[in-house]
Parts: sequence; C-alpha cells; structure tokens
Amino acid sequence: MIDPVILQQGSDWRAQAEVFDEIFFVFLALGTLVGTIVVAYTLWNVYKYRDDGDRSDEKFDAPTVGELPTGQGGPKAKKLFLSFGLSAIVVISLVVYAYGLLLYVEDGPSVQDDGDIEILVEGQQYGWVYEYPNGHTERGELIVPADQRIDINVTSQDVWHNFGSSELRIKSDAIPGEYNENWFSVSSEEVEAQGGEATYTVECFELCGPGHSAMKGQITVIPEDEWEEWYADTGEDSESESIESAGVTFDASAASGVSA
Ligand SMILES: [Cu+2]
Repeated sequence: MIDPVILQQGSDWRAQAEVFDEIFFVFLALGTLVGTIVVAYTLWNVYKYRDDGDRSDEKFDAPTVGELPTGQGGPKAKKLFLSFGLSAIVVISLVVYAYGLLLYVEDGPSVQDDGDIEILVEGQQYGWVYEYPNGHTERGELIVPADQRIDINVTSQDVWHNFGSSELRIKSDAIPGEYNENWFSVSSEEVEAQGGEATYTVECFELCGPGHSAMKGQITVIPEDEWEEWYADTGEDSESESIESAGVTFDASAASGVSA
C-alpha cells in the first residue's frame, strides 16, 4: 500500500508519496468503518421497525417530519445528539490530522548545513528545461542525488503548463512570470532497489497545446557520490550530451508533428 519512496535521512523525513498514501489509507479505512456501521444500523432498523401488523405502539408520540427533537429526555434525541457528537469528533480529528500532514508537505523536511539543491524548472511547448544552481541546464531529464532534499521552482516560458510526477506525488503549476515551489527526495535505498538509478516519469498536467500529451520528461535519481562527480563536470552553458545517450529526447518539432 505504502509507496517505497521512503526517506532515510533523519527519521522525520517523509516523502510526499508516503504522506499522501497514509492520508488516503486513513480516509479509506475510516470511511469504510463508518459506512459499514451506518448501513448496518440502517438495515437493523428497517428490520426492527418493519410492519408486522402489531399496532400496540401507535400512541407513542413520535416526532413528525419537520419537527426538531427537543431532547426532553426522549431516547430519540439522545441518539441524535450522540451521532452528531461522534461525527463532529471524527471530522474535527481528520481535519486536524490531515492539515498537520499537509503543512509538512508544504514546508518539507528541514535541511542541515549543506543545504538543499534548488532547481529552476521551466516548461515550454513542449518539454521541460532544468537549470541547476551553477547555471548548467538540462532538457528533458533532471538528474539529482539520492538522500537530498531537492527544491524545485516551477515556471513557464510560454503558456500555462503543470509539472508533475505521479510516482513522486508532486505537481506544480508552471505559469509564466510566476514561481511555484515544491520539493521531493528519494532515499538511497530506493535508488539501490531500482538498480543504482531510480527513474520517475514527468508529465505535463495542463493542456497546453497540440504537443501536450508528448510533453514528458524524466527525473533520474543517482547515488550522491556519483551525482557530485557528474555535477562537478557541469558548469555555465555546458548543456550536456548525456541526454541523447540516455535516450531522453526533447523535440520541439514534436508539436508540429502532432498538429500536422
Ligand atoms: Cu501540457
């Protein structure tokens, strides 16, 4: 059930995928439990108060439609307020619980001295451009180290796009002139489990033109030491050729191909 994109660096680090899966599971479990109780209780009452020909309780002062139960010690009002009370407790607990987790998703885990890695992500018809802190840019493939908090700053060069990866459970609007922050992190265990290189598909989630469905990219997570080595070789204006060798294509002409 829980996605294995789990973080190891510090026990308070949790991947967004893990948080969202937990929220989903808790709501599913509680919804199933409450639903089962409500349906079972309803069916039980249907059976209990079925018309069996017995008219002995006809004089009972039952509430009529539109009449508020006043709770004059009657058993019906007691049940009503009990059910209101329980529902309120469940709903308020869920709100507090989910809001707390979402605040964590917003802020992300705290990083120590060596800091996080900030990547500028720019959408353009029809692909993604990544700019690293040293000015190096990549197209199509974002290469980042494991066990690090990766901060992305998402924007667009032309129209509205939306940068997202379903597997990492991240998604941010890419709007010209605006910068939307998000973060993700992948553990080295996960990278190892995927054979030394963890890959995640990136897609555009905002209909942006005829090439929209082809507007895909990839996030590649490699061990930290390998990444440091790779990153040291990059620099200003050194758009790497590793993209072609990695088989990731960024083809602006794909758009005309689709629209033709
Ligand atoms: Cu798009």
